[in-house]
Amino acid sequence: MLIHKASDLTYADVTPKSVYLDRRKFLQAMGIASATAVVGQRLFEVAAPSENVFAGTKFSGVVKSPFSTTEKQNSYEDVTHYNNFYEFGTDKSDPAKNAHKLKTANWMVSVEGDVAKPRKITMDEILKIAPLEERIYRHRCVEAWSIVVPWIGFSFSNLAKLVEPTSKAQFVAFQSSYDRGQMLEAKWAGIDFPYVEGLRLDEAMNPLTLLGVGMYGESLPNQDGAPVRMVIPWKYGFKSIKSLVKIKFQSKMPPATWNLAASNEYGFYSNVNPNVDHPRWSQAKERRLGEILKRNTLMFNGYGDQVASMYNGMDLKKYY
Ligand SMILES: Nc1nc2c(c(=O)[nH]1)N[C@H]1C(S)=C(S)[C@@H](COP(=O)(O)O)O[C@H]1N2
Ligand SMILES: [Mo]
Repeated sequence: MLIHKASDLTYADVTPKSVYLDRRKFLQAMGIASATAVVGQRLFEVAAPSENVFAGTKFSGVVKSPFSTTEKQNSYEDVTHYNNFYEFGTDKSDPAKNAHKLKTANWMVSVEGDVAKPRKITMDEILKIAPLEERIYRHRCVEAWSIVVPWIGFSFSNLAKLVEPTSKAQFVAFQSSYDRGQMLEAKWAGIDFPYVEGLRLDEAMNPLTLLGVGMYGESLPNQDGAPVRMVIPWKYGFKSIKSLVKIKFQSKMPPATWNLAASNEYGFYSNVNPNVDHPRWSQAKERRLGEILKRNTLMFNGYGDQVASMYNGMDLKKYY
């Protein structure tokens, strides 16, 4: 049941694309049998038609955000081939192979609950809510690996203001799409679907909280949560829920998938905290994809200046 594991990257995870390509040429030179196997697999992956009508859309006029880190970005190859998206399988390589089945035509996000103006909103409408920004964020998975991704999107607060949350709204509940026919691997994942997550209202309204629609200048690839997802950079990656279909403002603390699966291991807050270990592994260090040596994990993933005040007076060992 408890599928999250501490980072244990294999050599392949830190092999640059150029080395893969050379290896392929090498195998081709070695003889037809092995070359066909490797090249064949690769071609299949590339040739599988994407059901994402937005796939590969380039965004223009994207403004650079002052919230961006100047740290080196991970490659597009890394960020699209080392994923957690359990609806499409639990191996890091599964979403890249299986998520092409995600259908995004006529995508609708229902924004509802304790708001004056509930509405269902299309992707075209979402793209017009606010100017698109590029935000280069660190992303720290609870499994102790991390990546740096140039996201495209805007602060979630822009969407929230549109629907006018009422005074009853204290939390925001999020829900991913779930379609058994498209997500054939989900039944083996050991967690319940649809994937759900939640934030306190002030966390949702924090300017760092991003509604993401793209990365690397383009629309989101399916495996990274097409066509629209959350990105909350000071929390463990599992809070950043993919392929959103429902956003509900409410008075109660919403359920969250990993907390439901193992509440002693995953709390509601899930702020990155090197001082509070996961019961099965340390959170003090992390491995950046593409690097060999581990680096120290930073409190709030290095975003403390912008977010620490929201947790003043809270015991973060208790509220993990
Ligand atoms: N719907 C859904 N959202 C999800 C997940 C998932 O399995 N399903 N995995 C989470 C986890 S554990 C992480 S680390 C991030 C990974 O995002 P990425 O694959 O774009 O890097 O997505 C999060 N959002
Ligand atoms: Mo994660």
